[in-house]
Amino acid sequence: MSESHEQTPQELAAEAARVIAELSGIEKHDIALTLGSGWGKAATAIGEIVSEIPAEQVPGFHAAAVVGHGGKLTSIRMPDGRHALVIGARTHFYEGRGVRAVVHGVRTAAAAGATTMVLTNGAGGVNPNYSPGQPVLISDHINLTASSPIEGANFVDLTDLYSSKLRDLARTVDPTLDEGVYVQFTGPHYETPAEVRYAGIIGGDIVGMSTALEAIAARQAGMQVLGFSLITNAAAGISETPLSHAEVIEAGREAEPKLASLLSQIVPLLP
Ligand code: 8IG
Repeated sequence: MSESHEQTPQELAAEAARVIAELSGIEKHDIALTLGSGWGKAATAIGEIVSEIPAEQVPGFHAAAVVGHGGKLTSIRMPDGRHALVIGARTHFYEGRGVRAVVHGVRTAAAAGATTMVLTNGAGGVNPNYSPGQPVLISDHINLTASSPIEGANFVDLTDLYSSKLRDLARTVDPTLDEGVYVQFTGPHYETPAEVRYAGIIGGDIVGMSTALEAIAARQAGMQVLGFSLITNAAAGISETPLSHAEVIEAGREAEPKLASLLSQIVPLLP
């Protein structure tokens, strides 16, 4: 007699990882990356593309919601023979599919064998020292989504969530890399100027709509996390001009070659 059984998020991730292994022919991926606005070009700079899998073919993934946000999973052979999995199908909290969907890519990466998770995004700068087009290491986060990807009484430690060792490694490639605290808002609206001031007062440097929940899930899955924000715009009220999505996309496009070069030098150093 079989009992009815709800599939856990980890079981769904394991199923997705099996499909990725089958379709790519790569049994184990060592490193995983989620590439946000501006970071997409990095995929081809890291190594040779082995396989591109449309997200819809992998259990638990959905087609991309935002134009310019990938929609495929890419398996890449690195020069040293290891494999990287690029999750080009990020689900955002504001899509309303729930937190499980938001972190499914990270859990799938862990199930595929990845021990290091590189999370990147395009974001707004709160810290007045930042300029549009600048990549910033994420040193820590403040999660303002009022939610968690962890289910049940599972008290996961988040000390050094954005590994200081991996940040040091990144700075061996570019010693000028600044770092800051990422504040995840739910979006999809940008912040009000008052919310941006608040983010700064509570210790934030960067505002965005992703990454924090994913980083928590990565830590739960036992992965090391390296986080990067591309500052695409000064956050609302930091500069006089209103924010526009077109401007954000344009800043991302302009920074792409620089970011691809940066990641292509850092990723081979990652454990
Ligand atoms: I790109 O200014 C990008 N994403 N929350 N605020 C928030 N998310 C962003 C911003 C911003 N710019």
